[in-house]
Amino acid sequence: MSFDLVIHDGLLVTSSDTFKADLGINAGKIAAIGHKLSGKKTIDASGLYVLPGAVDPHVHLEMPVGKTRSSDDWFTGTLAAAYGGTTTVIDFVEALPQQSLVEALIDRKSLAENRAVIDYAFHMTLADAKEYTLEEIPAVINAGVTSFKTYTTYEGFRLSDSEFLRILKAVSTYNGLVIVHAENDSIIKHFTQELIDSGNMAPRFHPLSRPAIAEGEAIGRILSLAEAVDAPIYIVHISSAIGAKELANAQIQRKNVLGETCVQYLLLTEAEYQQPGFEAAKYVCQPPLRKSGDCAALWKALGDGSILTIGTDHCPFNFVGQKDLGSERFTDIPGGLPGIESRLSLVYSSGVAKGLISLNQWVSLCCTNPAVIFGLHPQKGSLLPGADADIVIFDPTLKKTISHNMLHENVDYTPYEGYELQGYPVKTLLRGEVIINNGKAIDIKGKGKYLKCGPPQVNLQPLP
Ligand code: DUC
Ligand code: ZN
Repeated sequence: MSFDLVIHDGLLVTSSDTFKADLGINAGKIAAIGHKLSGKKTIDASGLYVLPGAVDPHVHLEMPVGKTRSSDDWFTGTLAAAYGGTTTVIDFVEALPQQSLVEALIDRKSLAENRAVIDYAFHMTLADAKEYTLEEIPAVINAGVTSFKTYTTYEGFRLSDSEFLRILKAVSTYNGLVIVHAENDSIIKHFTQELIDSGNMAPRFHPLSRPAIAEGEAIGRILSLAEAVDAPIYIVHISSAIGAKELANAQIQRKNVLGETCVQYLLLTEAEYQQPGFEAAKYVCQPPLRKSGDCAALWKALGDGSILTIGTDHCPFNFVGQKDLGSERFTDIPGGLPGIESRLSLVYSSGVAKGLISLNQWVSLCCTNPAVIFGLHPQKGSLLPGADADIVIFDPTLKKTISHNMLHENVDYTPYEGYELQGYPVKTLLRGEVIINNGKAIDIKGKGKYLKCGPPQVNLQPLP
């Protein structure tokens, strides 16, 4: 038989295997993996890796923050993601005060519809544990959102321990997954006040207001609360060695304790905050960048399988016109870094090429595990027959130096300026169609579809 499209002779890389084969695609789905397949159209992938489209479990597109919103909208942000080999993003829904969660989801979906270039799903933010909020959980799950974002800090979002317990219990009753931004609010407030009192309000003081112990304490406490009610838990953007250690300790006793880190915490350090003038504002994010020892601990946690996903927390703000809202006080700088476009290549270059993680772990961390954990697998994150033919063809020999000019993110800088890349995607396919071909986007606005997440899978075993 002749397939719609055959990708010939690539090295197929999945979370568990690496082998040379042809991949046949029919009607947007992976139809066969074999040898000497024939296709109406063909792509020669000899010498190249063929992997599942990457899944970014943590992005914030046109997210309202104070007086502004993150600068990538659903078109520009997903287009940049596609250039970098990401074919699915998971963003967040935040209901307005008094708004129903399902209504907020409908509003957020309508922003993405007809604009997103790749497929998208959502996490639902829970900012309180009121009865009417928890009563909506089954309807939210029914609508395709099965993970629930919570915070230990930020006014308007911070939950008390008893609210956490109620949320953990309610969400796990319906087989959902609570995900947590964990930083101790009192520690942050204490140091922020000290810095204000001593007049230290330049951006370089930002990391002093949110020390690693604030993350360590909050992760430890949240894991205890989850254990108390026997609920699964996923900690987002782990940034510190102490945070990773709390996670690994809990995993000795329990399997359903999951963690994510982000590219910036693996590659960038607090040394960036010493840049002159207001430059440090480019690196203001919560949690802040840490020490090189923290980066090393996070790479180790990826290598030993205790941290199972790498996201971006892509939340870009222009240096001119947005970050400078905080020119008087670092506390007014909108927090967040860009990174949606370079994740796959940066992790390959700094992780696989340097021997810190294996080729298969790269695929697990960036493609498969996010899809499995958030209930999108095997449709996403896999090369199994029947899966969506979301595919990245990656040239491991291609060398590039990151510059703001080469990226498509709608923001006026990149924190990775000058980073040397070893390997880059040369083609991105979404449901069987080539959407990026050798650095050119092909007529794709609005091709992305909303994905309903199934039940989260929380019992992933660490890879050997
Ligand atoms: N941290 C950031 O830096 N930006 C967006 C949200 C968050 O938690
Ligand atoms: Zn975030």
